[in-house]
Amino acid sequence: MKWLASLLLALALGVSVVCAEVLWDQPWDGVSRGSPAQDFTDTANRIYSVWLFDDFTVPEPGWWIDRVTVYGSEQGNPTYNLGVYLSISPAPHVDVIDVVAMGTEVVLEPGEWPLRRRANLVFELNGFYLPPGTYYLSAWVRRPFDLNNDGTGNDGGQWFWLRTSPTLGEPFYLHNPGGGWGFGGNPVGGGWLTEQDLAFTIEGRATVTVSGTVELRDYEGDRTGIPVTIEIRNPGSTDALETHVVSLDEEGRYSFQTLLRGIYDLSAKASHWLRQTLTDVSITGDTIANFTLTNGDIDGDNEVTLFDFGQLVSAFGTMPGDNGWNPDADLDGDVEVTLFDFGILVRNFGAIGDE
Ligand SMILES: [Ca+2]
Ligand SMILES: [Ca+2]
Ligand SMILES: [Ca+2]
Ligand SMILES: [Ca+2]
Repeated sequence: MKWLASLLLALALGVSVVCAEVLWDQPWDGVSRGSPAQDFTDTANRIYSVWLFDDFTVPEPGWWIDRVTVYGSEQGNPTYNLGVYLSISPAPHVDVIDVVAMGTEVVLEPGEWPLRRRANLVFELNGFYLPPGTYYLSAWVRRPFDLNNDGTGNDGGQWFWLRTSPTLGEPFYLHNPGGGWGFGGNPVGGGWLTEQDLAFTIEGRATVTVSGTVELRDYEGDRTGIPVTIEIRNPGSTDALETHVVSLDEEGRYSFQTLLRGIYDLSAKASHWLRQTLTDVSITGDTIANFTLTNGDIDGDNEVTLFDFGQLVSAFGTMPGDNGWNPDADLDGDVEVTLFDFGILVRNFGAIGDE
């Protein structure tokens, strides 16, 4: 029942329990044997240290990455690993390398040197946020190839990064700063001199779409020009975790993307309408939330009172360009402050918006 205790603890802490989705997938092609991706620590083989990089693209508004699996094969002994590294960086070479996680090597097949056994590198990132953009992913092991310096790799050996097909985005890059492979110090595009890609999978959480309608009551003007501010809040709180200023289409529909998952309050406010807060909205996937906003709050204090009446009186009879014109007093949106606007205010007089 340990899992139940963890689940209850997660719920008590307000952590949303979400199954990881596959955000990016370049599976092993089932054929390729891969290229070494290793930081060789023994002096004789340091010049062969080699880093491979492959590109991927994060769409708006970003990802929460939970796990990266890098598919490879092993020819040696991973117990000599001094580290298993993952880097996600803006450029495909070691000069800008940015280590984001240490991982583990998981050997999937039996056997010993010189057999090559499938062995993946697995990195648990547990919700690492990556903003939108194009990145270069690199993974490698750090260990000696020839620990006892007898000319064989049967002690340390090497790890190889398997390939995928077809190529997604750019083919992979190779960087061999020591020049041992004959490619010099600069990153080499096109894989191991061929147009290929590397095998890896990124899991985590992408965004969900929150959408619906905002009914702006007692309004006949152009809704598409009216910004509506929608806040996502922790239940019962008035502090915004995220604020989305949305525009409506002809039918009053809106939508936005969020990275948040869980139970939240959603709160909408537009210029001369009262705020409406929908409580305890479950955002676990694409979510619909519809608002109906009450008209009449000319001064924007979220109540329809004598102050709004006063502003309407000051603007009464005006049109754009007139002295005293106040667009927020034109409650019905007919571009004039008239008795119709007065009628709306009277009908909603005393109304108070949600917090
Ligand atoms: Ca050896
Ligand atoms: Ca690629
Ligand atoms: Ca008011
Ligand atoms: Ca009007």
